[in-house]
Order: sequence, then structure tokens, then C-alpha cells
Amino acid sequence: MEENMPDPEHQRLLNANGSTHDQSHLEYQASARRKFLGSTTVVFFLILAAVSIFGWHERKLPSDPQEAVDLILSRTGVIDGHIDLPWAVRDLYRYNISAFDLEKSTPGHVDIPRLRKGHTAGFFWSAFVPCPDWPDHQAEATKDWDDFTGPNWRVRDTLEQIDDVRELIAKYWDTFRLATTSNDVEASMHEGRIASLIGIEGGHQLGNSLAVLRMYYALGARYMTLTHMCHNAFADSGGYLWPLPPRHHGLSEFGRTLIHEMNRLGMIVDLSHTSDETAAQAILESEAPVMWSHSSARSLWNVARNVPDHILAMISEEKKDAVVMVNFSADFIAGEGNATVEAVADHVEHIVKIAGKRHVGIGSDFDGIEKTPVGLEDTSKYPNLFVELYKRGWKPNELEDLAGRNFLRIFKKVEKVASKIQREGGLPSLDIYSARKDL
Ligand SMILES: *[C@@H]1O[C@H](CO)[C@@H](O)[C@H](O)[C@H]1NC(C)=O
Ligand SMILES: *[C@@H]1O[C@H](CO)[C@@H](O)[C@H](O)[C@H]1NC(C)=O
Ligand SMILES: CC(=O)N[C@H]1CO[C@H](CO)[C@@H](O)[C@@H]1O
Repeated sequence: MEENMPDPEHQRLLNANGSTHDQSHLEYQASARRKFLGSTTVVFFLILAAVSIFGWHERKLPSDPQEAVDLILSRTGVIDGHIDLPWAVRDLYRYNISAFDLEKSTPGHVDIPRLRKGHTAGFFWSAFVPCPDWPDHQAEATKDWDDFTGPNWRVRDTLEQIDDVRELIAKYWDTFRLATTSNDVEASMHEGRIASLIGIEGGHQLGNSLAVLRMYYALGARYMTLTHMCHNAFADSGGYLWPLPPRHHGLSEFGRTLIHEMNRLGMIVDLSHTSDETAAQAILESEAPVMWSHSSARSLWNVARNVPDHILAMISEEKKDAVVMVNFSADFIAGEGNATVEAVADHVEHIVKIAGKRHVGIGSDFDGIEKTPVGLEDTSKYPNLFVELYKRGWKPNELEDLAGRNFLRIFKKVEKVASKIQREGGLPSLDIYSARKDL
């Protein structure tokens, strides 16, 4: 519109300016116009979104399931809740990251070509240190491991694990990107790099110090499993295959404080490896959503570390949002010879039956397991699980939720809870473990 041409609408507004008489009427008109324009825009985008979603999901998918899944996963890749590459590097190479080449191949389940082939969008690198006397899990229940007054190698060893992760991300920076926020994860996916998150695999790695938790957070860790295979000062473990005699009957008081501190920081509470009592109490205690970084369904394979139905039934978006990321260990999926990609799909579908499709994810435990299911031998094979579920009638958007969106949803909620607590003035817990003698 030209400058000197009076716009009647503009003129009316100018005239009305200063006059209280029809001001409110004019404002009403203007706001009605904005609303109309606003809703037209909304409707337009809704139609556009519907066309693009249905167009892509329903029409353009290739008829071959493998090709369809490749297309779906090329949009939203897999975010794996638990990969033990750092422990493999310690075990096989004494942390000499010059002694192997992730661009080529590794003896384990994880290297860059296989991650890429499997459409990996991101994963948690597990910073793991075993429990004392590992693997004599049973003995640990009876001992008190918490009264550390001497050197605590578990904290040193955890720092070495985190260092290894960060050095590998730096060395292969064009493939990996350290992700400490959900925005980082999305940005990495956008750039085509693999989002690299860090998880701590047990409260025993804290040396019973909340300050150590905060420092792990500062170094990039974004979940901590409350226990590994031993009880600790905070919580009871589920043991290995069979439950251990309980020590706290779930969480200790210090464990409840730990959960509040994790909520305040934005560190996700991970319940893999915990006892049922610990898991049930932690779900109620945590203000933020929780996760199982690598656990399957107990009613399909009865081992202590798989999640039982009564706990799956505690999860919902209204009550406590959560995601159970299914473990691929052959030992935890089915009996000898029966662990297949179909059996893993059964675990996924059982969790879905109780908790719903928005509460499942993938947490392979690659490089931390000896036996893998047939069809899921390494990180290049994730698509096989999606092909199986696609054949069982899963919709593309449901497969995307399973691949990574469910995890991202709970991660974002955990971040929101942390910023709310901090905005409201939540301060770090200064509690000291009661049996500590040097302070
Ligand atoms: C690490 O591995 C490389 C390649 O095998 C070797 O040349 C180097 O000496 C090793 N470094 C250490 C500190 O062991
Ligand atoms: C494997 O599955 C078959 C058929 O369901 C069953 O009979 C067999 O006991 C299973 N093997 C083990 C070791 O669980
Ligand atoms: C929590 C869980 O079940 N994880 C396990 C998956 O399987 C292997 C054993 O083969 C364990 O090492 C993991 O800790």
C-alpha cells in the first residue's frame, strides 16, 4: 500500500485514538480480527501438518517393511538408553583410545559404521564401575560398604570412565556430540551427529556424597541408576538373578534426599537394577519422570532385574511419566536358544500392554552383555526390531516414539521440573552421610 493512500481501517483507528467513546469497540474489532487471522493460520497449519503426516506415514511408505523402517528411522533414529562401550575400552585397551579405531571396527557390539547402519541418533554412554567384590553379588548384601573413610577408588574409576567418554567424543567429534540437554539431543540429530549422553550406573559410585553427584552432573552425567547389583547407602538393589535379602526395604532416608537432589539438578532417576521396593518408592518420591535405562518385562522372563507388572502399572503420563528401555541381553529375554528379535518384540509389547506405547524405549546394554538375541547382534541391527513391530501393525509414529521420542519427552519433563525447583529457590542438599567419620 502506498504511503499517501489513506487506509480506512487505519484512519478509523487514528480517529478513535484518544477518544474513550468507541475505543473498546475498536479494540474488540481488532482482537476479533487477530483471532480470526490466528485461527485461520492455526487451521492452515493443522491441515498442512495432517497432509504431511498422513501423506508421509500412510501413503509414501514403501511396501517392503525393511525399506519402510529405514525411512522411518532415517527421520527419528534410535536413542539407546545404555551402552557399555567405556567399560569395554577399559577392559580391552586400558583406556588407550589410540589402540583401536571406532571408524573401522571393534571386537564389541559398537563402532561408527555399525551405529550408522543401525540408524543410531543417540545413546547413553554408561560410566560404570562394579560393586565391591563383584561378581560375588550375594556376599554384598551382608556387608556395610558405605563407611568409606579411606580412599574410594570407585569415584576415581567413575571419573576415568567419564574422561574416556569425553575423550572419545572429542576424538570423533564429527560423529559424536556431547549432549547435556534435550535441545542438544535434537540439535545433534539435526546435524546428523550422534547425541552422546552420559549415565552413571549405580549409587555406589558416589562414595555416599551428594557433592560427588553434583560434580558428575557438572561433567555431563544426566542419569544415575540408583543401584547396581549391590545394595548401597541410598537404596536396595534387585541383585543379579534372584532378589537379595533387603537392607533398607527400598529407599533409605538418605536415598530420598538423593532423589530430591537429582530432581533439583535435572539428573534422571534410573531404576534398572533396583529392587521392586526401591522402584515403587522412587516412582512416588520423584517429582520428575523416571526411566529404566535397560530392563525388560518380568512376566515374560522371570529375573529380578526385569520390571514386574505391578510396577509397570504405576506408570502413566498423568501420574508418573516414565520410559522402560528394553534390554537385549539374551540372559534376560528368554531361555537358551529362545532369545530372538521376536522375543524382544514380545517384551516391548508386554510393557505396552500394561503401561502403553508412550512408555517404551530401547536400552540394549550392548558391549555390556555377552549373549545377544538372534537378529539383534550389534548396533547395526536395531532396525530388525522395528521391522518385526511394523509387521505386527505398529504405526510409523509409534515406532518413532519407541525409537527415541518417548525418552525425549521424559527428558524434557525432567529438565522442566529442575528449572521449576531452582526458580522457586531450591538449594543444594548439604546433608552428609551419617556414618561418615572424617567430616
Ligand atoms: C596406545 O596404543 C598405541 C597403538 O597401539 C601405541 O602405539 C601406544 O604406545 C599406546 N600407548 C600407551 C600409553 O600404552
Ligand atoms: C524355548 O521355547 C520352547 C517353546 O516355547 C520351550 O519349550 C523351551 O522350554 C524353551 N527353552 C528354554 C530354555 O526356555
Ligand atoms: C538391568 C539389566 O537387566 N541389565 C542387564 C542386561 O543384561 C546383562 C547380562 O547379560 C547385564 O550385564 C545387564 O546389566
